[in-house]
Amino acid sequence: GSVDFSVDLDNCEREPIHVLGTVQPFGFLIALTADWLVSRVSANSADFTGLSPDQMLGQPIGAIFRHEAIHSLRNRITLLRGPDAVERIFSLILIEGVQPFDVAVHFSGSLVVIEAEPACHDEMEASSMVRSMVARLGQTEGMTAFLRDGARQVRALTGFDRVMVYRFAEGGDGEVVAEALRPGIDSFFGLHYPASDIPAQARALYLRNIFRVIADVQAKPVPVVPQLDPSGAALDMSLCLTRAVSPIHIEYLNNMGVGASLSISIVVEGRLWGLFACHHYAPRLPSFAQRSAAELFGQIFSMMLENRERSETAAYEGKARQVADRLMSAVAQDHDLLSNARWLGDVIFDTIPADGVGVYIDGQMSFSGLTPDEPSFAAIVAMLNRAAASQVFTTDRLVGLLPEASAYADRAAGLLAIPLSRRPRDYVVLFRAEQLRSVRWAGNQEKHVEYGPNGPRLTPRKSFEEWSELVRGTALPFAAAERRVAEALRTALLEVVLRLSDSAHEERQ
Ligand code: BLA
Repeated sequence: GSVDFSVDLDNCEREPIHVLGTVQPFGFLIALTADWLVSRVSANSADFTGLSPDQMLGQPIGAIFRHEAIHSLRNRITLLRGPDAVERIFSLILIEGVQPFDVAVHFSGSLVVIEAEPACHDEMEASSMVRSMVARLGQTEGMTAFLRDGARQVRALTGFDRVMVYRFAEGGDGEVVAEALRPGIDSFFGLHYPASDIPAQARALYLRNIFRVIADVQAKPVPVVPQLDPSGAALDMSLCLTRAVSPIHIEYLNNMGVGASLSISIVVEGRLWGLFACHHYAPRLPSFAQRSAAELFGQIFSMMLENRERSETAAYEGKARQVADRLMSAVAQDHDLLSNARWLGDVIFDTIPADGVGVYIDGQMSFSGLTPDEPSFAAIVAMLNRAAASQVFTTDRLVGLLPEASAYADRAAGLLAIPLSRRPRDYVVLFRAEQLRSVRWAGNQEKHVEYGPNGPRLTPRKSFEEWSELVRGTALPFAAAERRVAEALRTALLEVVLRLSDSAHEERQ
């Protein structure tokens, strides 16, 4: 291609995947200037229209397409709203005597981009399917069932062998949190992958364009001609439906033995929450209408998920308030409870899950669950006294602060500390063990493949190993909501502690 960029495993986040200049062979592309002259055509145009790029380039589109087709396209273009809008027209006869096409049209800069593929005539079926999919989803109870049902529905609509719900964590790494499978294939459920498997520019693109299909991983991408316009610019294909994808990602899919891939962005609160990631073990292209339906389903699913997350957060915060009240009134009645680690764990773990708890009051320590031993806890408290302000303190990587903590990462790799007093400080500390403990690998998924030029790195198994390396010595981070709850507990406990010291003061007088 004319885009001078060589990719390898160390610079993939710089690969300009939106200007690679190729389409997949299942459709063709024409780009028009503002005055409707053909300025670019994919090299496969003759396969669909009988007209080669040479016969089209520089021509007014009115000399190629039927008058009625141009009228429909112009109408749709006036409907385009917002910078990232794409309009679709089903079963449009573009050229007299040539089969009808399913067509997508959008703006790329000042160019009108038209993509077309042979029409399928199944729009009604696909749209009624979305209606029943959404109705079923609305009936699921609980997040786990909701996500699993979403995966099942996408599988029913697209017919892909494997449909995963892949959820991003804060740093961009991800986990397969739900899955629907053709019977007889191995599960990826529960697997984690590093952020680099879906590099930052791809995640940014997937926020703008929420649907993509790679219909045939083996298919040779078709160049758009000319690659560069007279000013030297490549065609920005960010919103194209036929965009051919990064060769690095193709190698990854090949190494996994995947024949077709489809993914739909899940966008919640304006952020890329995750993807429906789908694999098929042979080439597969759902119809244009099925793909539109899947995209629509993705949008509705995202909104429903956003609603569910909001009500889960509200329920969680309500529960957290109850825990704070319970803690405050129980400790006010029985002061000794404050130094009873086991009791504290019982009360708190439900809202802030952790593997163990340690309490440090006036030099006295108490422990429950997985925790460091007394000398290590004393060292942690000394570190907290140096580091922490009078607020809740969290780390998911204690070894970064205390190198000797690597000795007990299997029990306490991360912590959340609630200071109970000002100075010298007393603390309730929740510990989380190294997260690898809780993660499993689902067996060797790539037994009979020849690896591509970058070797086995581009496989889920190696990705998982890479992720494992990255998270070694780290715990599952304490989420923002959990820190807020801990802050509420701190305030509640501080109030009791102050009351206690006031009354001790009065007794002494
Ligand atoms: C894209 N990588 C993707 C996509 C997924 C994954 C889902 C979206 C494109 C698609 O729909 O196929 C990753 N797929 C996964 C993961 C699983 C899966 C984690 O099924 C787990 C089961 N990829 C790498 C590495 C690099 C890389 C090491 O693994 C770079 C060094 C690059 N992945 C890469 C690029 C894209 C991508 C560049 C964008 C493809 C495009 O849209 O052009």
